[in-house]
Amino acid sequence: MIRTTCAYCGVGCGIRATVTGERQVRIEGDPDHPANHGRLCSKGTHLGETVGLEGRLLHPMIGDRRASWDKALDHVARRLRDTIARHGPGSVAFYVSGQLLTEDYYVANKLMKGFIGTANIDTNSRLCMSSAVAGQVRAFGEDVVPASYDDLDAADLIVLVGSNTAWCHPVVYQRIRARCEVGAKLVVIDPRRTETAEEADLHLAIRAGSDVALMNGALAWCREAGVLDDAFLADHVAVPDGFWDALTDGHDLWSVARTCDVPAADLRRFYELLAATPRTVTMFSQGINQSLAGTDQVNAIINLHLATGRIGKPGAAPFSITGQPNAMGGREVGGLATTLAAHMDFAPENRALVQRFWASPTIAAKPGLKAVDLFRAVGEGRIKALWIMATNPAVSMPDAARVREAMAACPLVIVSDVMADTDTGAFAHVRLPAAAWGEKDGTVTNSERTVSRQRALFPLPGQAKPDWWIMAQVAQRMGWKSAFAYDRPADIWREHVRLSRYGNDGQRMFVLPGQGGGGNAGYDYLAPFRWGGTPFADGRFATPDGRGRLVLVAQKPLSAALPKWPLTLNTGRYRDHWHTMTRTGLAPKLARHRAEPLVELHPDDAVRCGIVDGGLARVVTPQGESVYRAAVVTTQRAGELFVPIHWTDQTSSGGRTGLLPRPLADPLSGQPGFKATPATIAAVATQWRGFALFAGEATKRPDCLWATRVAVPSGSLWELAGDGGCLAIEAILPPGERIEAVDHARGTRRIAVLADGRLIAALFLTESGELPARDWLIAQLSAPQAGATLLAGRAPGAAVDRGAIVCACFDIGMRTIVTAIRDHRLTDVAAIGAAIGAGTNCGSCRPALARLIAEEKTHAA
Ligand SMILES: Nc1nc2c(c(=O)[nH]1)N[C@H]1C(S)=C(S)[C@@H](COP(=O)(O)OP(=O)(O)OC[C@H]3O[C@@H](n4cnc5c(=O)[nH]c(N)nc54)[C@H](O)[C@@H]3O)O[C@H]1N2
Ligand SMILES: Nc1nc2c(c(=O)[nH]1)N[C@H]1C(S)=C(S)[C@@H](COP(=O)(O)OP(=O)(O)OC[C@H]3O[C@@H](n4cnc5c(=O)[nH]c(N)nc54)[C@H](O)[C@@H]3O)O[C@H]1N2
Ligand code: SF4
Ligand SMILES: [Mo]
Repeated sequence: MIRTTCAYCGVGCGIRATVTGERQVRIEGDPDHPANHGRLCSKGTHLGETVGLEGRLLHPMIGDRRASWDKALDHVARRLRDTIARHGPGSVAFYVSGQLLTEDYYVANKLMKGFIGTANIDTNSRLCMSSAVAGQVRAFGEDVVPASYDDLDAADLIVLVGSNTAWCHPVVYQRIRARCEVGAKLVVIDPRRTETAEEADLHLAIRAGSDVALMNGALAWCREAGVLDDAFLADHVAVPDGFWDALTDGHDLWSVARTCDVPAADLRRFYELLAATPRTVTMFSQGINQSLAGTDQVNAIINLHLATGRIGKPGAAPFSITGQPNAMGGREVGGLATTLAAHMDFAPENRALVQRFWASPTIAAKPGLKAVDLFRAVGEGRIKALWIMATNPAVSMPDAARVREAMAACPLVIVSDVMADTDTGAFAHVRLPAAAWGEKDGTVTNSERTVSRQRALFPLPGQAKPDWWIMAQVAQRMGWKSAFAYDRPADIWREHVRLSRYGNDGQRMFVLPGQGGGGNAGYDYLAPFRWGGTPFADGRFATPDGRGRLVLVAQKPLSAALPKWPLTLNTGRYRDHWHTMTRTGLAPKLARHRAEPLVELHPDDAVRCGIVDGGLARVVTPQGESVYRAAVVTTQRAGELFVPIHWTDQTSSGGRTGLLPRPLADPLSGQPGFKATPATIAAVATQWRGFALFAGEATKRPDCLWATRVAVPSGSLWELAGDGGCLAIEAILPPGERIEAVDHARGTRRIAVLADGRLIAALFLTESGELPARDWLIAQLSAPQAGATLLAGRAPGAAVDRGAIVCACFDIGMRTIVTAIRDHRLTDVAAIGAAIGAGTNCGSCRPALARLIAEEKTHAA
């Protein structure tokens, strides 16, 4: 058994992994890990399904040709050196990721800022939590998250702002639920009624972008109610001139309710609860950060906590919860273009200190280009060499079409990735095979500052190498031999620990404890630990005068809908998919919670725009357009659309969300405003729809209006739709023995392809009729002999249609659950568990089960 950390989100759950065969592993939650105490969500539970070598990049590639490491590394080093010699250091950039390990990140940062000599290294964390960083630096003087998960256990009120915690941080969410079971209250602030919101004591479905008004109003209310902590304010907080005057203006209950477009009674309930509850944790993520006013929104939240003294005490804190597994580690090494290293900025004394520590020939003089500006500079030809590691900007950057054009025009694009075919990899001149989760060793820091080890479970496959090794080799070949002579991650870790302490007489709170000392064995056995203790418990902040700072922030005017763009487009995540799906896309158990990219919209908008539930719809913004399957739902506010971020060229013809957002960012943090893009929507007419099933992968990619793929056991499933005739689509079927049935009256056509009596492919098409549920046919892919009734699409007799998968652990669909609720008169989540098992393992589906019960109750009433 090997102790390691989950590959996915910033909760940072500990895992006990037992290797059971070649590239096979059994995954369990680590009961001793402080982040999860043994729990895992659906994604962590099914990590074992993603460790196969399918789709991996296993050799360095220069163009389309395999190259040896020696050749590839020399090539990269020479091209980078030449570019620098000809165009200066500023012509080179790295774009890295919160999914690198701390050791990888440290090497990238050191190479760029100390040796190449610019700060043109930015990271996908810019898209993720840079507003939280900027807000915390403004308020606290340093980017320190002043909370831990223990605070959730001690809180009496938990406010989730712009966070779909039930889906995106499920294990933290279960901890929140557990606390609510014993009396804490949960308030969710989100324009959408998410599964997180469904279970809350109060949900405020505020108008997108109105969070500053809401939080300022809350602070004004608390002041009126006399619950400000005057002593704390006097001793420990700097209040800018005019702060309170500005706050009294226009922040009465009615004005705020109007701005936020929520019932004043609900707003009053929230404010009363807030005023009455000293132990409040306000947890926030992308609904706050990913906004053109993200930093102000962060400070509006922190203001409330500082002024009420709800910080540095158990159960009271503002809590920026991070997305990626090592977003925090990246901040600690200083891997953003706007920090230098180890929580230091570019002040002359810091530059001198870091340069001395690294013994480097140079040191970056000023902050580098932030992600959006960085890709703009690539497009304008100012950056001539770009090295992308562990991120997929062709999908995830705003205005992705322009990002793609920029990469296509860049003279040198190097991509380090674990997968062979990604949308970004298609633009690479050099592709370098990185070691994946389960093969690499290092550390990550989670949302609550707990540092944990990730440990290798398998030997490195093919020619894959860890990212730190790849960069250190390139650095050595660029001429910096001794500074990058690392033999193992432990060498880098010790240097990182030393830098955190170097010249630090308490100016920087980021200090790693002596763990750097224990030698290689100490590193091997490093147990999870949290740095920073309970920040600000003594009321001292990391500012020059030691005071925290209130920041005067005003609600930006919310622009009226534009005639051409009457809707606002919101974007975000699904429970069982991770970002661009390079990993979760491999796991059949995760694929069918949401098998297609949906655009969710309110019934009023659907009627107005002629959209039908289940039909296709084109979402258009000034930047681009993409097609989605429409879901008409009452969980959306009228006027607002929601689409997921996960689909790529590899998996779908539509759902390409990155094409849609504007390349605009918060002026302070540089974080793009992904959550609110002016948009419009129109129905897309189709003449036929269908699905195709393949043992393994499709030999040819379906070419039609709508084609999206998911992994299923032993194969892949494509959902299809098209205009014009559907005959051409048959060309995707492989050769083999065909059986076929046509029903001209209904316009249906069903084809199965067999080889040696086994089903190898199937195509079901219809113009107007019904299609069978996919489950039974999928099961036939792994049956030893295909049945005679294949074309019925279901087992003789029984019609089993489970519906969308709700419980990923036991593969239980919505229809099965609803039937059980009705037949056995189940009234709570536990009863469903007892009857059919759903929700009894990882628990990620428990909010969905609760909703199904509620819906059945309304249905019955
Ligand atoms: N399943 C899953 N989990 C993940 C990830 C994943 O890809 N899949 N990714 C991880 C990463 S990197 C991240 S950053 C996190 C993100 O975790 P979250 O931030 O929880 O996820 P999102 O879905 O991006 O957005 C959260 C919510 O913000 C709401 N929102 C939009 N606009 C506003 C607004 O103006 N005000 C308020 N108050 N709310 C608004 C959206 O409706 C949405 O429900 O998730 C992490 N966990
Ligand atoms: N519209 C919209 N866009 C968004 C967001 C949104 O809410 N809305 N959210 C933003 C946020 S918060 C985030 S975090 C980003 C995420 O967006 P990305 O970072 O682009 O998404 P990933 O799919 O996680 O990309 C990680 C890549 O690294 C590879 N990889 C995995 N492990 C390793 C490794 O160890 N080494 C190397 N070298 N490669 C590895 C994977 O195969 C994959 O190709 O998307 C952002 N974009
Ligand atoms: S909550 Fe789920 S995805 Fe996040 S670290 Fe834990 S097991 Fe992994
Ligand atoms: Mo993120």
